[in-house]
Amino acid sequence: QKQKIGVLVMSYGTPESLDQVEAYYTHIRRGSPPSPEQLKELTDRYEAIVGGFFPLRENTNRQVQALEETLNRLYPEHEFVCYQGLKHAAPYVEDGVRQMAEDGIRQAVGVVLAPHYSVMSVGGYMKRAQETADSVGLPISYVKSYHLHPSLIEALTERVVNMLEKFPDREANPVRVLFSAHSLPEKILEMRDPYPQQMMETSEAIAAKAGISSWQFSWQSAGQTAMPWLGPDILDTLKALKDEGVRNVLVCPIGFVSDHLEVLYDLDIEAQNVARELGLHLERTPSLNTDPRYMETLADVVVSKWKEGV
Ligand code: FEC
Repeated sequence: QKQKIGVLVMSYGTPESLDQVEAYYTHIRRGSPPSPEQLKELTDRYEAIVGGFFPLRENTNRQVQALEETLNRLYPEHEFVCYQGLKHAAPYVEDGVRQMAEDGIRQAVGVVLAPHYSVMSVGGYMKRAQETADSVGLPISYVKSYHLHPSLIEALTERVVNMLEKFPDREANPVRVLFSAHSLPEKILEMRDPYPQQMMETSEAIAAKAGISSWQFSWQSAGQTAMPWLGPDILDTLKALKDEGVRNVLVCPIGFVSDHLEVLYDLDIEAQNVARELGLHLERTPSLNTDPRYMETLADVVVSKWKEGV
């Protein structure tokens, strides 16, 4: 009989319906409910996005299914079973770990649907998974990051190169490529967190492979809190680019792997509105979603991690 290997696939999570937005937001805020104004503001953003209210749920389901298929196709000598574990919605990270144990899984690998490591992002998923894993006695090893995986870089580079075609006047007005990722509180810098450095490395790798010299990196989607977040923010960067005389901007959100609120609202609506006011032509690279090269990236890092433990 084939060895069964559990794969805990972790992702951010999204509400399932509008009446779950409050509970979701409360979970993100570590138990403190949002004010009615904050709740309305978030609900309005979900209602504004194209592609359904909560596309992240469907996209995560598809990614997890595609990863399981890819693993079992590429490594038929084993049997991989994928379990979802979401950060802020059911099935939670803890549910996924418990389910694996209940199903008799004896060995597992955890991977997050986000390529870059921060103690506040991927580290948070891992900590929660490990606490439950300890309580049920299931050994799990974790993929921490895969931000320079050749298949990932190839899939992202192809998107950048293809999207340059959307700028017919690019000879006269060279396109500035703007790599972006979710901002985090600045305090991660004191912890020597690898997150900002990994973002630069992914950006450099894509720019080199695409043969692009006109690029920069900018943060996006910072929270509205009293503490400072990593900058510059993409909206300020757009203004600075306008002042610099740039006309064409291509955003490539390297920190996200799926269509969801932070892409479909923060970039496609909010940043797009700012660009329009500034008279900039702004385009965005399509999300990876179930791109086979992304699935191969995940399959490869999961299997490599599993082999390390054998
Ligand atoms: O489509 C959806 O329903 C979910 C979109 C979504 C993704 C996402 C990814 C990341 N976040 C990260 C960090 C933070 C920190 C805070 C924070 C807050 C929010 C709020 C919403 C939200 N995030 Fe998120 N994030 C998504 C959605 N995020 C909604 C609450 C309202 C707001 O601030 O806009 C601040 C929490 C706090 O107060 O402590 C920090 C990071 C990622 C990328 C890595 C990952 O996917 O795990 C980092 C998708």
